[in-house]
Amino acid sequence: MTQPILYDYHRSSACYRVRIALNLKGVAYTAVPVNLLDGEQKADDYRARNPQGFVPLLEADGLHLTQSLAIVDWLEARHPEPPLLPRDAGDRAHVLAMALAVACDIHPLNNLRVLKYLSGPLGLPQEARDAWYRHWVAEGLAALEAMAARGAAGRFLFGDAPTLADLCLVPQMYNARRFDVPLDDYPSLVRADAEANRLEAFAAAHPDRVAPAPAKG
Ligand SMILES: N[C@@H](CCC(=O)N[C@@H](CS)C(=O)NCC(=O)O)C(=O)O
Repeated sequence: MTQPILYDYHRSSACYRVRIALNLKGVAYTAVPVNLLDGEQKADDYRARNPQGFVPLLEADGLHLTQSLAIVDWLEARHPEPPLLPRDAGDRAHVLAMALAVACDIHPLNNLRVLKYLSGPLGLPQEARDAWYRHWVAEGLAALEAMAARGAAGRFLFGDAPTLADLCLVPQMYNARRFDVPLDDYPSLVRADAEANRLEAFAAAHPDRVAPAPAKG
């Protein structure tokens, strides 16, 4: 069987989620770096595979899989061990809610294209752009901290094994640190993030361990 190909950008939170999932599942893959700063994701040949013009994109089993959580869902179906969602329906819904709180409510407001639109077409100064970032990240993390209280007895965001919620948390915390968001008010998140990063599957997916895309000459 040929290895899946991950179209990847080292600092992309959505790619980081997929790298962690691939590592946790023990799925070997080939990474193809896509340089977002050079706009490679908007090229016609790339958009032919992902019309949204985003990373990640996973080519596997003849499929072009897009959207990080859909990719993780495919991996979960194809490589069920270790499971990334609890079996109990209520616990599963809770873990999904935490993952979606990051992926649907925090990340879309703080990703690069939104920040670029604020400072470009809308002409907001850097301080306003930074305030936007910090406001939405702080509001989202505060809610996630309260949601995490339900699994507080475990090592991770929920229980003693990493779940989809940790896959979403760790890249978001990395991103928040890059933008100097204070994290003292989120002790459960800081603890779960540290615990996850002790695992090689998470550590190996860290942007500093991933080759950045070469810039165009
Ligand atoms: N909801 C998507 C988000 C994907 C996304 O926003 N990717 C960003 C990098 S984190 C991207 O490709 N941005 C390219 C651009 O804005 O031009 C997912 O989870 O895969």
